[in-house]
Amino acid sequence: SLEDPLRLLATFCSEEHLDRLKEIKNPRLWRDIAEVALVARPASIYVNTGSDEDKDYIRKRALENREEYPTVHPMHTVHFDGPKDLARDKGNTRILYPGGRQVPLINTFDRDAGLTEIGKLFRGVMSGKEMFVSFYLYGPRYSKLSLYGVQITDSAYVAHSEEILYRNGYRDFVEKGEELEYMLFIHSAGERDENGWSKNVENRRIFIDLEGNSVYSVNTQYAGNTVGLKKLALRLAVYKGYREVWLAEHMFIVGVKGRGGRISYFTGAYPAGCGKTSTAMIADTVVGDDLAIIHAVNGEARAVNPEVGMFGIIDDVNPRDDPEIYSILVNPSAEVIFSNVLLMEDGNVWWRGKPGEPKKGINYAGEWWPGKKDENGKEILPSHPNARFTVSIRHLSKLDPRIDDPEGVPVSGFIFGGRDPSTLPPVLEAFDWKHGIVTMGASLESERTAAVLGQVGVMELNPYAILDFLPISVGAFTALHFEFEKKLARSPKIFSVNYFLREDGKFLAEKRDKIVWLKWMEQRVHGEAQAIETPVGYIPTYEDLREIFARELGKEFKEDLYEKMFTIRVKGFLEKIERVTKIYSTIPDTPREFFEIMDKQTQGLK
Ligand code: SPV
Ligand code: MN
Repeated sequence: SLEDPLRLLATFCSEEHLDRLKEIKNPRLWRDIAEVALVARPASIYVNTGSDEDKDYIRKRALENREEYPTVHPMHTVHFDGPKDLARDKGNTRILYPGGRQVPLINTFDRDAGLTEIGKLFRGVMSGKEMFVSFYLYGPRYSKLSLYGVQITDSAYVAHSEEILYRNGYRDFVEKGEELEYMLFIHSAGERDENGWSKNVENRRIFIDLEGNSVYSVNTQYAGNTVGLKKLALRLAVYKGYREVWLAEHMFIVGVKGRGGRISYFTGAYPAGCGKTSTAMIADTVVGDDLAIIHAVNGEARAVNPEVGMFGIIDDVNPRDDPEIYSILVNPSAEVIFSNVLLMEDGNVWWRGKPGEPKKGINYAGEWWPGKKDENGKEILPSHPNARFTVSIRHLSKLDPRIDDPEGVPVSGFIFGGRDPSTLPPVLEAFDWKHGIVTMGASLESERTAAVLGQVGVMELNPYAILDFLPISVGAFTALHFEFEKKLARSPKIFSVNYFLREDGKFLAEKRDKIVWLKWMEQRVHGEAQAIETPVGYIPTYEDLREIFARELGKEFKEDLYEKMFTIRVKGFLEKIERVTKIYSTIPDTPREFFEIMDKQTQGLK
């Protein structure tokens, strides 16, 4: 019974693994694990301490289970999610609220009904399988900003991914014992078919239980649905931050070098496909590429990266545009899990952008050879557009030396970036924190691309680029940012960037121009660059940009291009305010100041 969880666990664990659990003197943890075992009925439990031996074992099991396939390089493996499990499942990802409280724009579900459904789906789901229990830090060791997570899963691939992406925290759990508060992630891939794919994807569920600080995920393998410490933890962290007034953000953290070699740190939120990773890679140092936990420490905003790895899109990663990532992916001594790429007969992998032609092999839809079509007559791509790589961030040559600093890095600026063909200039600085939060963060929109069904070119609201991961109303999340500022003696500057402004269908900026906007922001933070005040914020002067273009890129920046880029497109801005305000007016907890700031901007533009 659960009264004596260790006795119950003894029926699932070897003596050695039971001892590993006993080392962590935390009865609540024992009960949590015992409860999962009691319902899911695994054949055995493996307690992962993060030792080299455990890591090797998990990799080996992933290969034996056919959750991963070997390649010509022993440190490189390939994982396939299956044709129906290639991305996050928004519809089946739900935030559990008592009574199923409705929250605008958020997919909620009744907590009791959700937990009952999960109980049924987990009943006996691990029978015949090995259950892995792992412990992770969500941030640097010995940091007040860090959280802790326990992952329970029957997928060696999920455990393997987490060993690459997060800091193993077994010894922290042992040190902290009973006092440790942790997030709990419970996952099962469910029954798997002869290809290794989750058989019951139609019954895939990802339920976030805020009250229990837990997430349940079943009948899926795609990392965004399963790897607890990634986007599942983000929801729990946002909620905790909301109650304690700190920020969990869907943001990179990078360092930009300025005068005298100083480094200034920026965090940046961009929806998928808007240049987030590429901006992180061209910055001078990288702390993180996806997530940030930001606290006010002695009046200063300080950020840590909860991760130590990258789960990045591999599509179109090529030696010319992405030399840094590319060189890591072809380095045989770097441990890499490739997912949903093509694994060719000769044991090499291929993805779009990798030099050479794709040859016969297997991919996310089974056997593949050139010209293969699906049942609708559509050609099956050799490598999926959402194919990814999982790799340690420690391989980056620009890794910031403060990645493990328990104090985090001081944040000088927040950047919000979207894909906007017609209105936003390449860079814009907010008048102040609240102006930036309202008109840039809360108002972040992005053009719909071919990756999502529907009309291409429509602007979609994705506040703070975090909408998919918000457990609370975006009105409340905006109010949280206002509260957070009260704890700061000096708030970070806020900027918006847009790499996608077009004229006659042609992009006005080049890919490599990103560094120019970053360097301008860095100078602004230190009061070294001029700015022109407009009704929507500050824009750079031509002279400053010309100098930065020449210094950074050896490029002549023409004045007529400057004018095209930085013309304030009044009509576009007014339409944007109208679109966004219309949505927020349906969100009851939007702070009153939101509307005041939007009104003021409208008056200014008019
Ligand atoms: C994203 O989609 O923002 C990702 C990948 O970083 S996922 O883990 O699927 O969320
Ligand atoms: Mn992300």
